[in-house]
Amino acid sequence: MTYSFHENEELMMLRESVRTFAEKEIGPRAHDLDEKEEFSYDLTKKMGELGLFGTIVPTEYGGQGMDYIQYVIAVEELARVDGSQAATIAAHNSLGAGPLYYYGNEEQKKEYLPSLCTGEGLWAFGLTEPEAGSDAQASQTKAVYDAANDEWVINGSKIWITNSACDLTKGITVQAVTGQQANGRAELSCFIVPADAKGLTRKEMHGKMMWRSSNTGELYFDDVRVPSSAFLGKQGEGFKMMMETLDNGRLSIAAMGLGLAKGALDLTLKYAGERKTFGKPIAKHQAVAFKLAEMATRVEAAEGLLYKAAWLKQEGKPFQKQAAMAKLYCSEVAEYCAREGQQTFGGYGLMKEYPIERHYRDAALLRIGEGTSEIQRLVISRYIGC
Ligand code: COS
Repeated sequence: MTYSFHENEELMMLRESVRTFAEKEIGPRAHDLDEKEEFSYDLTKKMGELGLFGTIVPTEYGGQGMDYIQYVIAVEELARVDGSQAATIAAHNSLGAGPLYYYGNEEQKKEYLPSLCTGEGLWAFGLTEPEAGSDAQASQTKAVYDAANDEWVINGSKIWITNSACDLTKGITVQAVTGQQANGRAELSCFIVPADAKGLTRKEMHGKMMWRSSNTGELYFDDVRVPSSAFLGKQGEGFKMMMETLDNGRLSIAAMGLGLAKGALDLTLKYAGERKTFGKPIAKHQAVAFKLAEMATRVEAAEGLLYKAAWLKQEGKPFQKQAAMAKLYCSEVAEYCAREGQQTFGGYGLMKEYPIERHYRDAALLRIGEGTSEIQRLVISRYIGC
């Protein structure tokens, strides 16, 4: 008798506080930041003050000690208004602080986590490379052991790394080849690399069509030296840690999809109630009413799938299949709602001053980032025994 779709008072208050913040503080700035392709340091600071950093990190390390449902609610409410700010939070918490908390030793957790739970520092996830995207085991970045100094020397590059190239970036978890496994495949390990490491160049990437005010970087490692104590987890367990991190990350990307879909639906409902053609609001024309009905139905289905996956995660039950399904489905619903919303807005939906246009662009990332829709289908197909 524990089945519940009920959002209790504590969850409703969290939703309300993030929604109010997103509408009042982010909403009025989102268009301008998007237009200038500018990362906002002051919004990041304010999101830190609101408690959106270190969400799932326990309070003993300075975190907020939230569970996954709370975290998903927070990301969803940000994404309802602006994908870029939601991306900063989702990437930092799931991919940045997450692996440090789950795999770091006590010393590493105490050293790195507190400053990542306030909004004063960001941590990035260095997995993707120019030649290793969907095939994440194909890393070319190498770390070679220098026994004389008990150091590892990293050479290579990473691309499209969120939160990696701004002044708040404190460090990056970097997957690198450290040898060869008995089966002939690369042995992959993860290193903690400080943002100011000698030989590391961090370059901000520009010209994105979406998430334009989130920070995206390209990283170049040129004989970057880290001590042996910089291993995150054990040598050779890097790929497994990266994959588990992505399992968790799918929940927050799904939350971004659901939030964006809800935002697009809200905007479209409002517009369709005000805009008149043929003597009545367009929402009263069946062609538009059916669009809205379809959007609302898909949003409801996406919500059910995502919150089930988040509940499984926080109950400690297998959740990976549902997380991949939620990521896949929520991103498709986001794109559907943004497109149908834009269609309903007609010519206005093509204008940048209308937020539906930004939602339309932001939605595209969701079916590509943190594992494409094709990769989600691959993962799901493996879980169902294909
Ligand atoms: N959790 C734990 N371990 C996992 C895992 C997971 N989710 N997925 C794979 N592994 C383990 C496997 O069990 C296997 O371990 P053994 O070598 O001990 O048997 C190992 O990792 C290799 O697994 P597999 O052979 O299945 O890996 P593939 O090369 O076939 O790749 C996919 C698997 C495609 C799922 C992976 O490459 C992937 O997720 N790609 C997308 C990457 C991505 O999302 N990039 C975007 C990053 S933006 S932040």
